[in-house]
Amino acid sequence: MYGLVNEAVRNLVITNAGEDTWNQIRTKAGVEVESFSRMDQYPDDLTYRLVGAASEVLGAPADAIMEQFGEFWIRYTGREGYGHLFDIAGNSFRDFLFNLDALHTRVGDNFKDLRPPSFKCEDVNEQTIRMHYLTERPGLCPMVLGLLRGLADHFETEVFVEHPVCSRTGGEHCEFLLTMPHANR
Ligand code: 1DX
Repeated sequence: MYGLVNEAVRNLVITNAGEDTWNQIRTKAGVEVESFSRMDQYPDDLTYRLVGAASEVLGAPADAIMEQFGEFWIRYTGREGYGHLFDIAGNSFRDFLFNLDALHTRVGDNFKDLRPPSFKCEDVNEQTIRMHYLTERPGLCPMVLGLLRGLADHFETEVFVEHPVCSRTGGEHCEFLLTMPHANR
């Protein structure tokens, strides 16, 4: 993944736990560098190791760390130079979700090594969207939960998230049901 992702992890850890804890985590993960170059590629494995090491050092489940990371990613990219993506991709929670694949296509036009996930959305009813999360990276669904919470927060939209199908428990891919009780699209 692009270094931007690992930089976001680093920023989240330093903000919440400080520089010393970050150095502990990256050492445990076997990461030699102190920080990452945003537009360079790093092995996915490195990111997984950072999550695992953060889980051990902070004494929190890896799933909780991934969820927190997802939420942080929205704020981080919004303020670190990618805010325009949020403006382009729609001015509501619903529009943004339906435009996510287009957003990734756009980012991928500029950054050829992007291997984006796909989020396919369908309306179930006025208040409910079913979202199919397709990815080549296994086990990251808690991160998606956090991304959704971060997005809902960004758009000040109340949302209830269910995860009725999960690839970890034998599902073909993960599915999320998003209910927005105040929606009238
Ligand atoms: F709900 O792969 C809302 O490297 C969402 O399953 C979900 O393959 C917002 F300059 C610049 C760059 C850089 C901008 F090239 C990425 F460095 C991308 C900014 C998306 C904002 C996907 C990051 C693939 C890297 C992936 C979890 C889990 C998607 C991370 C979140 C908006 C982004 O993101 C999986 C890679 C951006 C950039 C956004 C992502 C790669 C998302 C979301 N993904 C790189």
